[in-house]
Amino acid sequence: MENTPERTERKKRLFSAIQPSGEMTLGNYLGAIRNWVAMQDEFDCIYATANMHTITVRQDPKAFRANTNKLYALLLACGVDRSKCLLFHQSLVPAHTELGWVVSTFTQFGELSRMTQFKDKSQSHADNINCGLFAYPSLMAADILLYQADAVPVGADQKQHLELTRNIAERFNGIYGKTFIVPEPYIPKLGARVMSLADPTKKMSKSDENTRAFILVTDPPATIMKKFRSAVTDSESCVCRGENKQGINNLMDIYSAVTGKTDEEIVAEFAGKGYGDFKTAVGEAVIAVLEPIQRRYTELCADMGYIESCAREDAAKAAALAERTMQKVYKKVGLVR
Ligand code: AQP
Repeated sequence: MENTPERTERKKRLFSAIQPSGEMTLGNYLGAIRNWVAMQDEFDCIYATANMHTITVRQDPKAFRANTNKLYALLLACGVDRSKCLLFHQSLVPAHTELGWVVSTFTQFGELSRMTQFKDKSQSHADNINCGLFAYPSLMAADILLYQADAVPVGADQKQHLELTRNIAERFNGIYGKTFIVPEPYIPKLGARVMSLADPTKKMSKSDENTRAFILVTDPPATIMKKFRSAVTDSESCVCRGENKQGINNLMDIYSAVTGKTDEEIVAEFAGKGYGDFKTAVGEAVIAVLEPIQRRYTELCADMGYIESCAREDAAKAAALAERTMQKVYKKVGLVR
């Protein structure tokens, strides 16, 4: 396929985005990005860095801008292939925020108030509970509806937002006639939910203040090893799953995700061995997966001008697709365009 995901009879369109709110974690990679790569052949994929979403939490401008382009380079290093998809920064396509505003007028206050991510984030950023944080799901709905996406990959944490997107699309279509494709959730084949290494009851997040809680895809091998060795576990010593063994459950999930081994195989491999041996093995397996990505990433980072030009080139193509939806929407609601 050319680098223009024109609709084909064969392929459905899929939209997904990732926030440049910090560096990519192992959670982002195993839970989302590795699937972005796998889905490229099955779908017409439209991928973006969701940098407009990121400013709902205050950012240092210089670091934020650099992170956005670095994340783009890292996505390429992970295997996102611009000959099969579009990859751009959300802020380069103004139609996201234009449609975001229209969509917000079809989103109810009560609906946004029920979003668990809003509740969580307003607790962790109690000093800055801004309107953008509240309206985050309606901008996310616009991101998806703008490209008439048929499918959106969802992990557990994004199900509620996609459900809202579907409700908004149906509401709009109900009033104005068929305008938006109502997107279906797509459960990726390689699902993985990675938990914090410091508190395995919480998901691993790139904006966690405790740097030992997450593994970055760009962490040097020695750092990865150190973080796994200090991962919080329980006081038993059996490498097997258990109700009060969230730390070990998480390490088993990670080990299984990077090696493809089943629980039974892992239990057999570490029978009679302690947590120390297991943690070392998990660290080594993760390093083996990340090393080639890190090598490509270093090469790509040598020319950040090129990286930004790629983002701009794909944004122009995305903007042309978005414009078709914007023309329709403005006409239907009676806005002069
Ligand atoms: N721990 C995780 N395990 C599996 N998948 C994860 N994702 C995030 N954390 C995990 C998935 O990564 C994609 C991109 O996420 P995002 O950056 O848009 O926002 P997020 O989900 O809020 O990710 P973070 O790392 O937790 O960011 P911050 O700290 O800024 O809130 C999504 O598909 C997400 O499911």
